[in-house]
Amino acid sequence: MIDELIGFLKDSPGVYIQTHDFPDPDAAASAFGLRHLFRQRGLNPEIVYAGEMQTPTLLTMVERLAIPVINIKDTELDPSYPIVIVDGCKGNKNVTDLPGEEVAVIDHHLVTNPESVKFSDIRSHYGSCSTIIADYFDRLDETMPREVATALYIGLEVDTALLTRKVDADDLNAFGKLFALTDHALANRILRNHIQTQDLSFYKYAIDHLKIKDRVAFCYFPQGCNQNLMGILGDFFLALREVNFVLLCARNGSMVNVSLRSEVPEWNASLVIRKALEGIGNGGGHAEMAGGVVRDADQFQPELFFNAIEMILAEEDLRHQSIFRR
Ligand SMILES: [Mn+2]
Repeated sequence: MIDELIGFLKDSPGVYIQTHDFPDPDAAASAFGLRHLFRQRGLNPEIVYAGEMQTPTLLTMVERLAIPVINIKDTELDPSYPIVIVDGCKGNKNVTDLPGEEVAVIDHHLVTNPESVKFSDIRSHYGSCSTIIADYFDRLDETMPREVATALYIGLEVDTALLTRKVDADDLNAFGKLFALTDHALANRILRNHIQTQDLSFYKYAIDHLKIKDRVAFCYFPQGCNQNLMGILGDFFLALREVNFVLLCARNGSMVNVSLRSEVPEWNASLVIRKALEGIGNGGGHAEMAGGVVRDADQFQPELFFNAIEMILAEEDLRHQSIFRR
């Protein structure tokens, strides 16, 4: 796929590499790696994104590795440039539709092949999109610079929660190769410092307001909470021995963001969120972590939503005949 894509893009004066909105380290790393490959092959790529960069991990990574990311608010996009989407898919709620034509999708989420896109490389069984990009370097026999390796290493580590979530044999293979090339002093510093002082008030609020019922933890943030922090808080509560599934919701502007974490195979977070948001919003992701939005925050009733999720989980228990919750 990557050979054909590069061949296809050869005559274009430029190409946009678009991450999903509110990018995470895996998205930024994938875009950075692909940008390097494209440049080596004589293309003129630019990394663009919508939303904002939210976490300290990401901000430090972008700064220290000099990843040239452009917010679409700060630039005039050339609509004649083709678009390659990484770590997300055309049509996803969290991938803003930009003016140009989407020609390729490179993703590891549970998505269906978008028919309107010429090239797609979707490897849903991979822990990170960074793994796919590392594989491209292999296939094209291209040397990987230290900065790119360090970025991909961080992307892989963050998306797999330090190799504890959704790890495929190919992820481990990529991990080994990236490990040898990575600047570990920098990577470890970035990986360790993944929250900041101002986040603690959200931890406090969540600890004070968390409800735990039948191995499911739930919290609603009426004051709002950024999406990336919700994911980090989800992992935090998933660490509780009594909890196998976490549901966090936050009112952000006129919408409600939803973030899910699951550590049991019966409860596929991506499937659960799609069911729960049918008719009221959109969602998707992975079996282990997923997210979505409820379109109308004024209509949102946290308790009812929690109950609806509980019912879906009970249905899934029946479907999988797992009468006893773990
Ligand atoms: Mn990812």
